[in-house]
Amino acid sequence: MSSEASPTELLRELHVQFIVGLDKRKDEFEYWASEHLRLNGVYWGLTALDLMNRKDELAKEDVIDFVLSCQQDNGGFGGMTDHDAHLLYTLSAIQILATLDAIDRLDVEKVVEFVKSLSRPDGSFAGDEWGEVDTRFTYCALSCLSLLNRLDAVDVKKTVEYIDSCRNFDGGYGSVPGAESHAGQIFCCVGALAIVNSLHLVDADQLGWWLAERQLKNGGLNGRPEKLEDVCYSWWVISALAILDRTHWINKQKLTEFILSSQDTETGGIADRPGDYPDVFHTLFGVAGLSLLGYEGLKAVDPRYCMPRYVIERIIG
Ligand code: GRG
Ligand code: ZN
Repeated sequence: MSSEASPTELLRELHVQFIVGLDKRKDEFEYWASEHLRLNGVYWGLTALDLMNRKDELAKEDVIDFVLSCQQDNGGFGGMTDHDAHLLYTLSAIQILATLDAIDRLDVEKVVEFVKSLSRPDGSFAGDEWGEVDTRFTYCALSCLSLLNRLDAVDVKKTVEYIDSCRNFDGGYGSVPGAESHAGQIFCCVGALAIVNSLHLVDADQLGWWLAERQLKNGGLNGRPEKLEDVCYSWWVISALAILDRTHWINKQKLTEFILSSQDTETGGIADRPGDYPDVFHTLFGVAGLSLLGYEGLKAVDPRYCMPRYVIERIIG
């Protein structure tokens, strides 16, 4: 946490050091406490570095070896070596390998079998063998298969119908049918529909209005009405607005200032809001949000995949 005046520029060098330093803090309690998040953490850190043009700060071969060590016998990936497989970590694994141009190191068929095994007759997806269903997992499944060029492995039509059944009266989407609209789930549903070319099912004006309403007086965005602003919604909300071609419906300058003021000027990294402690999750979504807002000197990010656009162009065209 920093007490200095609010920064008005992106503190790139400090953020690079913050992300690279995460791997060196193995003796700190927080590191061990978040052990189960590690594959996600590598995706967040690597993507933030790449958007800032500093991907090479991480040792590529070490990262690839770590990712491959997380693959389980059922084809899915755990958060760490020896942890149970889950779609959340499986997507991070594919995203990391795609960004490092190392998909060819993967047994693709095994991953596809894992994703397929989690699809259900109503078009929904469970996250793992224990069966929790959520539109986050639908997004993970479609993003994974799309990055592996294997969308043919599942019933995309049924999946799209399921996503549509999660659409609410306000134009937003929830975690399951009937669940409240939430910006995180909206990213998942709109992103998934965009990946399979089904955006005609979104009421872009109504949802665009709901998303634009998320901006508060301080420029930050919340994830649903009456909630606090948080830097990660700079991603969940803006990415959906970008997919719907409506980022001009919010005040971009004020949101840029809010993200920049959430940087830690001492340790580097970006926090959920000004004055809080930074973490790699909010650092990625702050940097990715700035990229979508057109902040100078950042690589372009693809709003559907939360990955650098050049990687998606290389893989999907
Ligand atoms: C590839 C970027 C990417 C994501 C993979 C896991 C996933 C797919 C998406 C998660 C979407 C999601 C649900 C994001 C919300 C995260 C968040 C800030 C949850 C907090 O929710 P509440 O209800 O907080 O605790 P509020 O802000 O409503 O008070
Ligand atoms: Zn957050």
